[in-house]
Amino acid sequence: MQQYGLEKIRNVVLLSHCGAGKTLLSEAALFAAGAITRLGKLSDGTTTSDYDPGEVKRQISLNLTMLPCQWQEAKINLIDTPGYADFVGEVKAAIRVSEGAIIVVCAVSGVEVGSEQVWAYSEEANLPRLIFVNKMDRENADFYKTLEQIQSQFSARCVPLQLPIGAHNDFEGIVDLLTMKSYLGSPAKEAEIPQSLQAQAGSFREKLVEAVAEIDDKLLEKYLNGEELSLEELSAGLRQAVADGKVVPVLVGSAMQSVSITALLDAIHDYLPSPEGQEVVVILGSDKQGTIEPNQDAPLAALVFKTSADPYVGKLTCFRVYAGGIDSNSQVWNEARNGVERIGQLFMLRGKNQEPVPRIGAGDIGAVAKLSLTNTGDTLCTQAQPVKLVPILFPESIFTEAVYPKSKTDLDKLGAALSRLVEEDLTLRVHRDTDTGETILAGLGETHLEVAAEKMLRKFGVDVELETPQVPYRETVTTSANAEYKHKKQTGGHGQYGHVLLELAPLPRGSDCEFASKVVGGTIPRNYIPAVEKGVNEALHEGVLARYPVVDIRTTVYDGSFHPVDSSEICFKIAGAGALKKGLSQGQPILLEPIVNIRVRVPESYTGDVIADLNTKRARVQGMNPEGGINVIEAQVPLAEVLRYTIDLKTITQGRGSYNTEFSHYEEVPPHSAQKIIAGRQAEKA
Ligand SMILES: Nc1nc2c(ncn2[C@@H]2O[C@H](COP(=O)(O)OP(=O)(O)O)[C@@H](O)[C@H]2O)c(=O)[nH]1
Ligand SMILES: [Mg+2]
Repeated sequence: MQQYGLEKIRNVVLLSHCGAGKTLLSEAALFAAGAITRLGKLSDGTTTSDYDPGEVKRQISLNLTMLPCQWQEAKINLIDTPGYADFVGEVKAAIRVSEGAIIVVCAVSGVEVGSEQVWAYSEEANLPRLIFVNKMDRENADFYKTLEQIQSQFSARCVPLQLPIGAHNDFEGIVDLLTMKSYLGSPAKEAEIPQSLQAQAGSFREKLVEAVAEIDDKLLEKYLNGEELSLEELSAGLRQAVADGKVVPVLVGSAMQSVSITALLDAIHDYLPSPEGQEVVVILGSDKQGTIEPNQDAPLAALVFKTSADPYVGKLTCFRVYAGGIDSNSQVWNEARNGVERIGQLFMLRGKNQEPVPRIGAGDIGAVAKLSLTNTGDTLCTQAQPVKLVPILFPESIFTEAVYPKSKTDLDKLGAALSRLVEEDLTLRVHRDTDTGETILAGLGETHLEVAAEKMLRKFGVDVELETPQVPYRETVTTSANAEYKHKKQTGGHGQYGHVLLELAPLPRGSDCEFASKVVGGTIPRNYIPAVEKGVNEALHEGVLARYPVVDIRTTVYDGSFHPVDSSEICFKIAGAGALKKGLSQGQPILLEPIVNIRVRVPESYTGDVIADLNTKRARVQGMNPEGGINVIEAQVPLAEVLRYTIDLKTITQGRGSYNTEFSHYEEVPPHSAQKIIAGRQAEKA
């Protein structure tokens, strides 16, 4: 492909609820534009977008995919995204580098949860957009019902640019309300508007013209005077209205039958903005921002928005250039890592296909393999004039599972594989839980982590099991207790002797453990006291109930005895540990569990269901704050009850809720639960 001027580029993200037809639509668009010569099929995994083995297996998109094509001398960089909520990180990255969006809505299912969500994301990002009502060829496809939902649930700014001719088996094509012509079949043939649709088309055209006229005083005057607006005036007005977010044109068609696809490409070209003249925000200080101009000959500013690890090719880095350009076989400066990065051959990616290019200029998107320093979110620039672009805001990774390698070889390769995985996907995090010793993988949901585990096996040959993380329980005593332990052995030469009396006392929650000595008169020589403390501290790692760490007790050594020859540090250490274990058993020990503060955000209508569910989870609801249709429920709940809350909340709210948790404190586990946990630990040990 050639070099494109800024005004000739459209970066457009495809957004929708899962299954509305983005991937098929992008395939049809590539085919219509001649970027591919065969239409791929979802069912046999041959679409340009869903080429990843995980996508082929599940028949859903899991990654954002670059799908450039040329249309009317412009380069349209379509970016297909996953609709499934667990992969919203990819959606956020794609939105970040796009100037426009197409929201696909299914004409049968109408506006769904995921549609509302992507609408909200594009509002947040102020993205000019088009809506494409898809699947008009399907049974029960209903454009007008879907339009009503779009206008009531998205916005009244959504105005049809097209009307369908027929539906289901009778779906023939569309009426264009600007040209007032019909376009039938695929490839589209121009025709007159069918008689039966003329009145309907006239009244919808009126609404479109009115919406466009309202954005410009001159047009409005003309319109109010009853003058006809020319096609050029309407077209230019509509472009402005879309750019300002005042009008969202609604298109209609069928990805499956390739109906209205060229009209969609035309609309992208004519109405969605190019990067030209769009100021680029850069970060100057901790909370200072500035802007740069998106010029081709300015110093380089490029944002890395995706990194993928390929076991054969190595690391592949996708970047969007905002100013200047990057040449193949050159050097750039990585602002985030403060270092020089060598650039090899540049590519333009289309699905998995890489087309070598000499340069990626301002406004465009490209890829390069084998960068050494660079990660997603970094800015590439020049060392002479470094800049920092606004990074991508990824959602919090709240769903966790423990990762268990299946074999010794898997264990050896686990660390490296996990760090590659996390590098690829910034909505994955990994850490080691120092309490339980488990390696914890955090992500956005169960499917997300499942897919990550599959990827680890496929790409890095590491086979793992995912399990619900262990709860870091604790143990403590509830009453004071005294305990005595005498370690005495006679073995051949000189013997072993250590004798310790301890007093254990409960401390308030959150105090941890204290140690003191009240030994007087040298019943235990002073130099052995640290050994006693050491023995006590080691024994505190494993309580007597279920081998959980002991907290919130004060241990005081107050008496004992020694032997001038047989006593040693190790003997007093053993005695200290032995006395502590005895003391713990006598102090009416209990199990403690972590309690977290949870904040659940749900639409108000779900409040009752969410609270009812929280009540079954032993939660204490502490407050509710309505914030514009959204209710924020605050509660304290045992961690053990909310380890899989992501899944529960999704079920209750169909994915409309979100939450976060933070550790609060430890509390006693109710006796019946404690018995189960203790029995479980015993079985585990056996
Ligand atoms: N009948 C019909 N089915 C469609 C159309 N577009 C997509 N589909 C089907 O809808 C399902 C989901 O499509 P896909 O492109 O994967 O949706 P995505 O999740 O938005 O990418 C697949 O089974 C497609 O074959 C269409 O225009 N008509
Ligand atoms: Mg898809």
